[in-house]
Amino acid sequence: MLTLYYAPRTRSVRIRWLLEELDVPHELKRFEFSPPSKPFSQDTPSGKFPYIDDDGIGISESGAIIEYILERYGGGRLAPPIGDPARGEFLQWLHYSEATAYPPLGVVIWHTMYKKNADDVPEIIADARQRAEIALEVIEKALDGKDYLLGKDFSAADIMMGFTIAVASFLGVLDERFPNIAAYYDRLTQRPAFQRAIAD
Ligand SMILES: N[C@@H](CCC(=O)N[C@@H](CS)C(=O)NCC(=O)O)C(=O)O
Repeated sequence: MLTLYYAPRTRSVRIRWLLEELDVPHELKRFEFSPPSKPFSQDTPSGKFPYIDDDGIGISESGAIIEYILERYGGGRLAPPIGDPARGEFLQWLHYSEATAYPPLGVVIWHTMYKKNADDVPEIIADARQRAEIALEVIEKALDGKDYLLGKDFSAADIMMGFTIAVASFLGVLDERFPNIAAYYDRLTQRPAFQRAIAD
């Protein structure tokens, strides 16, 4: 049985959402997130959320966990197959969410919510917000005329991106300059599997 170490409002929502979309039997090990004063401080085997234990196989990193679950339990769902022309774009967005779009948002969170010293480092905050906006502009453009990142089909790349967009929205970086992202975010949050993943 797959166990997900889960804390609400963290990247572990991505994994719970994917498990709900795929209807994979799993157990949730529930925690409350403790705002860290240093990284890797959570009470999980990796010190971070998310973490999974799948019959003794332990994995951290939300992108890696998503790829693992798709390979093991996806049965071809929610990702173009290896060799498909859409596969490259799928991998690009899967990783863009965490490797490019999230880091500047993480800087804002770190200083405003964890270190609580944002007023002492205004240039760092302004620079991070600007970098986050530029990363969102790339997504805004990519979504032009599309329902999802790959076009009409929802994929696991949208799950990765959904959490990043939720954080951008929470921090007020997502504003009226990004109508395509706002409509996309609405579409994502209306999905029944997303609703189940955040229900309790
Ligand atoms: N790149 C990692 C980031 C994991 C991460 O930083 N998770 C946050 C919660 S969203 C965390 O556990 N932070 C607490 C800490 O580092 O103590 C991933 O995608 O899983």
